[in-house]
Amino acid sequence: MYSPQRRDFVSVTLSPNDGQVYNNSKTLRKQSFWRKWKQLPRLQRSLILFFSVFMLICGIIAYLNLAEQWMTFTEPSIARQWEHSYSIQKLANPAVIPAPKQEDDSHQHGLPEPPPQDLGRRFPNKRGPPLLENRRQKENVIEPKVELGDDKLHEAGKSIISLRGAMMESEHNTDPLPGILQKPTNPVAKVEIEQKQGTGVNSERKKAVIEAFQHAWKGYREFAWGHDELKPISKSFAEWFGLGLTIIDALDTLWILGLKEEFEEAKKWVANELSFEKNVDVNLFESTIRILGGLLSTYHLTGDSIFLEKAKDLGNRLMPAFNTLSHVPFSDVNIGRGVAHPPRWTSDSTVAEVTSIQLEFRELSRLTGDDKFKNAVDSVMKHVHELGGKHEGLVPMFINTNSGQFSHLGVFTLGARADSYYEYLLKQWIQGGKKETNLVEDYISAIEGVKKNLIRKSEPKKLTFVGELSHGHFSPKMDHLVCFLPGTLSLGAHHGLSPEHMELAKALMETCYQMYVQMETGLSPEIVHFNLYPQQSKDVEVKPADRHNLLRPETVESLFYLYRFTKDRKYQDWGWEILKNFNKYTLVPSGGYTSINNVQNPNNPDPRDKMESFFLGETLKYFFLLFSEDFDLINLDKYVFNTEAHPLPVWT
Ligand code: DMJ
Repeated sequence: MYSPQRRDFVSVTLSPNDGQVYNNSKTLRKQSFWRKWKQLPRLQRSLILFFSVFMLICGIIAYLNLAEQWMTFTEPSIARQWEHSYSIQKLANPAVIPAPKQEDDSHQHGLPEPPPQDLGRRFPNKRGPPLLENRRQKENVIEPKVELGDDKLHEAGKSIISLRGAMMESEHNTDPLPGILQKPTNPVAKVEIEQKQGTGVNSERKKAVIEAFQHAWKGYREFAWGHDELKPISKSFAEWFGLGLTIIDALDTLWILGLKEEFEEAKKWVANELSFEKNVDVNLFESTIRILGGLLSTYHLTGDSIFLEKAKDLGNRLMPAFNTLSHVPFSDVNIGRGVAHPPRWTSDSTVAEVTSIQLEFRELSRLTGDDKFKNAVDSVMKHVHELGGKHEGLVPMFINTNSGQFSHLGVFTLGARADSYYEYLLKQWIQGGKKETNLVEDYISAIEGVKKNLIRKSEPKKLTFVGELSHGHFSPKMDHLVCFLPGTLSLGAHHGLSPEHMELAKALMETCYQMYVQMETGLSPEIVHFNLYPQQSKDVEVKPADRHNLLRPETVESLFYLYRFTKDRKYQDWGWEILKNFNKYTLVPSGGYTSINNVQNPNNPDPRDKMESFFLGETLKYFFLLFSEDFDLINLDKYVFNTEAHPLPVWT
């Protein structure tokens, strides 16, 4: 029998199969370890102890750093870049090929090497190519025929939507497409796009955009079809949600560019392959703006009910995100299991994320006649509207899903994690027919807050820029993401807000353009720091970690708005320069475009091997619209673009 007092003896006499032997030999092992430990010289023991504690502390610090890095990443997609960076294939040779035949390109790349102390600068006063102005003629027109849709909604209802978890409502509903079968309050306005031949500079530019799109599409189709993103250098793909993100993000661009064959193939994929019945965590914000937004806008442009069916299915599956104590949604949802959760290390959500899903959910309610989507997102806006912790209309970057309070107070930015809060205040007001005064009041007071706290002028060129405020200290840091602001400000002015907003928009537009032309590749970095001291020669500084370009759309987006509202052709010329530089430094010959690591090294921009879905969803779409003289093609009085460039109708 086992006896604690005599365990040494018992342990050697019992059968090796007896369970107690295991227990006793474990005890023995512990004891012999302890004996051996005590036999070690004191110095050796101290060294071992010291080393163990040191390793433990290192482990904790590494863990905290990891979480910190994650939190401070400029946005979720960057975090993914970082996450994937281990697997990104670094190539010795950049994916740079000569730009396609271009007019007036000589002045861009023939500059002497900058002096070593001035590696980041060149031609600060550069403007668009003047020769192109002279050759401008009546361009090709893409004429939209806007007609009332035949409301295919009423024929819908073939596929069964199977929902699980918290999405009980649909599970119990025997009607396969419950909301869709009701007639929506506004019938869909179908937009028929017709390509017409034409001549002139803008016709050439639009042709160049179509070619760029087709080149990007070729790479995606060949190496990544059905997957989220193309990795053009390694001729493979990256998966994020596993939902064919690039196809869905690109649908309405295909339609607007008039690429009918490609559109039909993409539509077939959506109809036959796209399924949300997947055990996968998706980010609520990203899947809303890219997938829900993409499906809804394509439904509006085409009138094809398949896109609305899919949108409704996804909308239902995202609803569990709102099951929080405060009803401020969690960042992530498992769309197959119907379970939502915050990131592992916090119960906070990002303010921009929870306040930039409203256009899409509200539109989904309008189309389906089911108020639950609108109610969920409207209550978030109402809650944020009433919340303390703002600073003169500016919001912090985080909000806690338990308490519903802002967290990490005192930091204010128009960049990552706050940006589209401001954008959606204005756009929801426009979407709803300018009736929701809380929204526009919050927007106006935020812009006043921006002017008072965040706007400064750089030295020596006095570029107007938007910095950040951290616990009362001003930082002259500006994300490229902030370049959405000129467009949004001009949109507000167009819709009747102060003309001062338009003036600020123009000044900021110039700055965003300078963020491109002052780089050696003519492409903007992710983040710049502006100089505030008169004695220095450069306005823009770039830190080594911020030199990348992800093919982002914000500057092109703003150029499009500014051109539409001012008709000043310099904005088209600026856009043309940027497109040429994308072709020169980011085009991958075998198909696709790649984000790059270093906009300051034209000899080796160092491809990152990733084509983000927003390059097709946003950047190329805004280029095309910028060069289009047909202002009825997505008329800005009838449509409002979501933050992923998917046009949704203004409610009438
Ligand atoms: C897009 O997903 C959206 O434009 C979002 O609002 C910001 N980030 C990317 C593009 O830069």
